[in-house]
Amino acid sequence: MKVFYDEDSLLHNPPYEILDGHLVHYYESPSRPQTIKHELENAPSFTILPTNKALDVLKHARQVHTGDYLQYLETAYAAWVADGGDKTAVMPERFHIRSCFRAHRLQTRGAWGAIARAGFYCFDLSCPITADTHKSALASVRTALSAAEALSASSPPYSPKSGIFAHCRPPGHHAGTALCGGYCFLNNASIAARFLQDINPSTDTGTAQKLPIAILDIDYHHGNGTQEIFYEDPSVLYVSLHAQNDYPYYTGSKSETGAGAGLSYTYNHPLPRGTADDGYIAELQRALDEIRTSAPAYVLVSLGVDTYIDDPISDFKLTRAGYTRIGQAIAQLNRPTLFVMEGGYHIETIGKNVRAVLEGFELAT
Ligand code: OKP
Ligand code: ZN
Repeated sequence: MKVFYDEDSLLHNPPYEILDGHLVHYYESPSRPQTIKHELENAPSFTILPTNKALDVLKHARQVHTGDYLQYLETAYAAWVADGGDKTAVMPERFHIRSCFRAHRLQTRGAWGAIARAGFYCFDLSCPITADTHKSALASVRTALSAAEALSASSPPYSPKSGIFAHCRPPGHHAGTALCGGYCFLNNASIAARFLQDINPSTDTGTAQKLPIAILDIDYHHGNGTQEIFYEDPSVLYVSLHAQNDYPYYTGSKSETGAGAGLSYTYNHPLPRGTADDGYIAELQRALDEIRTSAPAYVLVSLGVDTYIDDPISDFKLTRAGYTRIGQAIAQLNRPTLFVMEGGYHIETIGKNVRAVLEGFELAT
């Protein structure tokens, strides 16, 4: 399997975050991608490829995020330091609490300083913006786009099973139209979905209709950002399995099913704490049935392995064997599939667990 990876992903390295009220070392650390890369390098079935530097990453990011949010991410650190902020990182102090939904519809006041902006474009305390954050966030998008480009070149829409891994870091599924949070700055999977639609205009009906894409989110946490981005869009089906009543807390209930033209194009599968392999895979089969019914041209998998039994910030009980079965089950969709890396914080096993999913998929018959 082809794996796309960009070394700039390692640059973002905030020293701390606030987790459960404690100042702790940053869980979403560069050792995560280093470990995954090391594991896949030493496995004969993977080829690690550099990203395509010729891609216009910002142009594609603009299909998902607002111009003012993208400009904020680019300028936030310098503006913060110029304002006398701590040189470690931009850290919000107070949140614009109505910004959790469609922040871009609200008016930004021109007079807002760096600290006010920090709380307007962010929803939690896990996203310090360092001098290198913007560079890594763009590298992560470039990784998703490079992988999407390779997938579409080798497998046209609706082709049978083939898979590529976008080894993205930082992750993306919590990032909304104009919000960072949950270690996420830019929504890599969403930007890749739009990219696949843009390079493959649907010819089915002869109209300018968008190609149908499904995003299956199997990270432990609900992908509130991805859900928000496509909530009213019937061309991108969003299906998520995640822990009920855990972070990010306010989204991911079964009753959220989309709105407007996007009604019934969002499906949430909240699962109880302690969910193990069998319970998880039974629910995954229901999620896969929803995806099958929608007959997508491409499947994107937001892949988190923080569902693992030993994950330090999560509460599911999946095992290595469970990850192989998950990969096998996804393969049964029989579609070109882009795996996009999201969470997973047990450093010792993260590489092996990612490998198990991908090999489960690749070797499935
Ligand atoms: C990102 B991804 C829980 C605090 C959680 C942020 C977690 C972000 C997870 N008490 N802090 O979905 O893996
Ligand atoms: Zn997660």
